[in-house]
Amino acid sequence: MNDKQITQLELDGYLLLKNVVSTTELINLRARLEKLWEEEGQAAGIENYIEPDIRRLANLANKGNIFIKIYSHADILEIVEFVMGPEIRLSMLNARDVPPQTGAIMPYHCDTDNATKQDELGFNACTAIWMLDDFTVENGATRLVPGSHLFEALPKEGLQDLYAVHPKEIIVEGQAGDVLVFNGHCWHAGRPNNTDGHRRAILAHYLRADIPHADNRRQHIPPEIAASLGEQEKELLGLNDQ
Ligand SMILES: O=C(O)CCC(=O)C(=O)O
Repeated sequence: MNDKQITQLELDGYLLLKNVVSTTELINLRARLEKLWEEEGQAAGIENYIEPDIRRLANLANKGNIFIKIYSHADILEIVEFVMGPEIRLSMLNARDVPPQTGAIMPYHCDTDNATKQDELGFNACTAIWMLDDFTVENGATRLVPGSHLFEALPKEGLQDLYAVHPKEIIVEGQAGDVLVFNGHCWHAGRPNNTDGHRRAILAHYLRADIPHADNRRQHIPPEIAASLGEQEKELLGLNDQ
């Protein structure tokens, strides 16, 4: 990260990294996700949760080595570690598609239910949204309140209407291959897709290692997959934890 990025991350709580994924990788990632959606059918996403009208997939770390470079990408981990310190774990690795002409406005939320402020180790949570299609105002690009990671309150504590437009909100538009990384304490939410195309993304959620992870907020890695992973991936997935 350069100085400008560090300042933006500290003050606004988010960064948009451009062109992280090549065209070929995008084609391969989308194809893998579509195959999984076809195979998993109605059960897709069940390991974490089902979201009405939205196509989700969960536990992607178990579903192909193609996803390793998503959750262990050096540029993204640098940002995640800046936010939370060096001891980080991947909690969820999900796909989320807002299908054409569907989806509802999501309530504002943070990606942590724990303390809403920084302690001596750092913040609790950090999220990377990998855009697999262009993100536009019309197709449901994520909304986010810059600086809200410093509000020291969850949206449900600070807002009367979690669905309303926040006066300071921005809608983060980007191109397929860009990655939005934000402090998990930032107030954010998904939006509806009013176009005829898909709005697909992979959401990588990281939590600090000492923050308790609910059972549906961790990857359940079977031994045969664990055996194929490098040390960094094992650590990120908490496989070396007691
Ligand atoms: O897909 C998005 O734009 C945001 C999704 C989100 O915030 C969530 O799934 O918790």
